[in-house]
Amino acid sequence: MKNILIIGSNGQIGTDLLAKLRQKFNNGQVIASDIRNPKNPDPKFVLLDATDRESVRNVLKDYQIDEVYLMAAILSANAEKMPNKAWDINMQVLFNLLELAKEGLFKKLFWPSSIAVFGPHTPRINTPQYAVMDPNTVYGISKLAGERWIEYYREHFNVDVRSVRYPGIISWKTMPGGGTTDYAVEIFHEALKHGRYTSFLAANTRLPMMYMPDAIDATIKIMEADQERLSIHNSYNIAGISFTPEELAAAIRQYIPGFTIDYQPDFRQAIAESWPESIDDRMAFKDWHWHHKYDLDSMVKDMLKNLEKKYQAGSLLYQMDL
Ligand code: AKB
Repeated sequence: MKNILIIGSNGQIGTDLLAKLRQKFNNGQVIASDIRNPKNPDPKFVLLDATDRESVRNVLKDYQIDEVYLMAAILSANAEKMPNKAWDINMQVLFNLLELAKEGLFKKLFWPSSIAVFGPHTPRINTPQYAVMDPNTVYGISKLAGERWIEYYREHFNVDVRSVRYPGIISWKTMPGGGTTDYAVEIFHEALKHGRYTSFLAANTRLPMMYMPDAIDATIKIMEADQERLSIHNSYNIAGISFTPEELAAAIRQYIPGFTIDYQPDFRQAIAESWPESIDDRMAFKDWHWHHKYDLDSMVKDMLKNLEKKYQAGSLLYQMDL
């Protein structure tokens, strides 16, 4: 039996991760935490500001936590609007956890990196694990710095940190917040509600994406991997599906025939253009046998099925028109 803490459990990935870990360890203790209370009451939820090291320390001690999943971060588009705050939050929360792990307060940390660590001079197609990394976004710079720090803490203090570079994540339970890849979730809601969508990325902007079940699978798999098998100690490339807004719209149109899309690229276009189009994840396959399951069509089908149910049940928490 192990005790697990998720920091950022109300967020896009945190929500699905919490559900999966609770299902998996039905006898275990999976503590949820976030800076805001969850929508539904949860007896195993703790209100936590992870930038406050002493509060994190207390939670780790109180619940005798063994493993932490650190899912709280300011994403790329929001980080451009508040660079100092994004840097402070993204780095401070990571340092707090690295220091507390170094002190021996828990055994293993999951910290997500992102395709945002790559930049304009990185090869964009099948981006290799090791490549030129010159991110030019606040978020990308913080993720690259984080990658260097987790490797440093492993080498110097034997801290066990596991990490993957998430592509854009597509999910139906919770909306993403403040990322460049968010269009690939918004489009589904708009298609169902209005039959049309205005994309903030141009028609032919190809980005690496992944359906949430695959992202959760990768996250749990790398945490469970035998430490000796992990040859990479910064963060693993993981690949899913690469598509453009135009291709995603066409895939949605298979199920919603009248769906239309138009394009009004904004500041997020430049961010997207600095990122890879597709990712080479052979190292993740080799070291911990990971491979994604969902392709474009199976993802679209599953998204629409689940969102339709959610709309019908009248329980959609996020309103696109807000
Ligand atoms: C974002 O768009 O900022 C994130 C990411 C790719 O890390 N989804």
